[in-house]
Amino acid sequence: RNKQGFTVFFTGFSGSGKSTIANALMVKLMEMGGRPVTLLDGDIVRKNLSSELGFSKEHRDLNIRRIGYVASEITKNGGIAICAPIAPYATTRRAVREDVEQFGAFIEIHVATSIEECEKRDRKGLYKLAREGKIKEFTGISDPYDVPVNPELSLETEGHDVDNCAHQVVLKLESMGLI
Ligand code: GGZ
Repeated sequence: RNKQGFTVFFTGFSGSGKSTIANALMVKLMEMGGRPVTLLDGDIVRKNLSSELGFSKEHRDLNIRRIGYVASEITKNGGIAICAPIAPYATTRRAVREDVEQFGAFIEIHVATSIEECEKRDRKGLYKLAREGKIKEFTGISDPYDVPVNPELSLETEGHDVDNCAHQVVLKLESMGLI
């Protein structure tokens, strides 16, 4: 029972809360035991797997396809992959879904924090730099983001804490019979 691997793929703006929710989800899934859990966070992947890449469409696509390949290998081997990149392009997310679904389930989760809220929080000061033109091609400011049309789950983070968001994901995985 519950042997199939799966991939949880978060998508959303910088500062939307993807990493924080992904980390909380990882802890919950690890506590449940069973399958190994691997977190492929945006900045960790960029440091270790995509260090030569920038933020052009071509480079973002390469980055996301690499994440998708690793996630599909983890899924193939019965593990749980949690990915948390921005992944702004719908066609690229679709390609990753197809890679993963050869081997197991793909759960796309839109962390739907608005660009206004992300910019207001501006935890790392990147939005300010983007507005000043000091960071080019910044998602949501000077670069596109395709809003997911049919994600398995959409999380409203405004007014919900991290634990509540991670719990919503756990409930979704339970309802899908994955955990
Ligand atoms: C978007 C950028 C950019 C540009 C640097 N656009 O909040 P962060 O800092 O830690 O998350 C963002 C991260 C995005 O990397 P991803 O690999 O998730 O992007 S993608 O899926 O599009 O490949 C942000 C930082 O890198 N960052 N420049 N121009 N985010």
